Amino acid sequence: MSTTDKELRVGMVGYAFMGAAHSQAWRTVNRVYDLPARARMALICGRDTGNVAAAADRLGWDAYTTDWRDLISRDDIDVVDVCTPGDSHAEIALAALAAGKHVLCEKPLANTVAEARAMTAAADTARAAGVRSMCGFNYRRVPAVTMMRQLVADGRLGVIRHVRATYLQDWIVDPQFPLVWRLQKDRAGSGALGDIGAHIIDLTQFVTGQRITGVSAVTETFVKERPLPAGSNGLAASVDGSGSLDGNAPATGPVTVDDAAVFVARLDGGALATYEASRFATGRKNALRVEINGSLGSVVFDLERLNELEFYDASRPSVEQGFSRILVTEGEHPYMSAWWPPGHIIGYEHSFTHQMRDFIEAVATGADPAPSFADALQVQLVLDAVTRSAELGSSWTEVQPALAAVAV
Ligand code: SOE
Repeated sequence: MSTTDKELRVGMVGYAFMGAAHSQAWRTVNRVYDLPARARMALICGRDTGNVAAAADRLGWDAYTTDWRDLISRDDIDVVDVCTPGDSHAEIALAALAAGKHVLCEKPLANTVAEARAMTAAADTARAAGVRSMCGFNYRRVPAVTMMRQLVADGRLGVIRHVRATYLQDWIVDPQFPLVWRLQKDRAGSGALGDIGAHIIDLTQFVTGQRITGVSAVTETFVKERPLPAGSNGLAASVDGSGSLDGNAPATGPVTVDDAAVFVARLDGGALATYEASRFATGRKNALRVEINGSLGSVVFDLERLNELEFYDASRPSVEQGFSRILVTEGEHPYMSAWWPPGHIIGYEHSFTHQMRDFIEAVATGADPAPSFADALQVQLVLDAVTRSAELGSSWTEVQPALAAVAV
């Protein structure tokens, strides 16, 4: 338990999946780590009074409001935690920084490069006044991922030749799944690319210390029309929103984002990389996997086995070579000293507690949290390059048709 009497009074905007994950971390962090400040779960904000009141009670917040501007204007709020869909990240974060609040903003930072640039500039300006900001790429804080970065930094893999990253889900394979905000470009900015592709872009740049300098991409929207969510305005029954013709057809609307994105990339240290982000990988629920191949070895991280790393050390005697399994639960492993004895594994939610640990420590000591908004802008620039490449199709070369049908 933290012995400090310094408080960081947190106001969180949003209370869905990320709001719940962040709340769990705010509740836990000062009970696990001895930090120079204690987080106080002061105020939660959501648009619907009944729902946000219930969320405040369920998630453990002192009070609630339905107006994020009210939250930001209050002198008794020190930190603004942005857990809303991407279309409000910029507006809320810019206002919070201008009001002198420290900001933690969920990923991806914004829906456009222009928004991300404005947020980064505002964060830089606010930094001079002692205000800190961070973007919530939580998978950096899985101990095995931080360990992966240390192996690369220590030269255990040698020169990095390949990065191979996939992030696969399947929650919208059913064409009857409704047109939720994550499937609408004006709300989410992009689909699988920005939602889960952003994670593997940030994670691989974090682990390798290299930046993506160029991409060649394809994207696809497999299901282009979906039923509107219950309670939506049923007038958009047809693609042009003209309304249902016979009053019986379920109201539907167009999917305006990618369902899947696949791209190759070059990193500035010379590595070649492949990335795949899909919400149509049937059977894959939240399957993030990264493999790094180097001149002296390889390392593999699999989120479904998040307490482990597979490590291949090519310097071992040939008769002993093979992928070994590192169980990342020793006290010397990143973040693990605060938890349980070796072998007692942790989960997805612990990455958020580690994220809050590092954010609180940076804000309380005046250090710069990572990933910064500038780091998140770099991810946004990659997302933008992937989208432009897919739209241009510039590197796409058609396979010439066979002169005659041939058996394969
Ligand atoms: C998508 O469903 C999602 O919730 C992402 O938005 C999160 O960032 C990821 O951690 C889990 O999947």
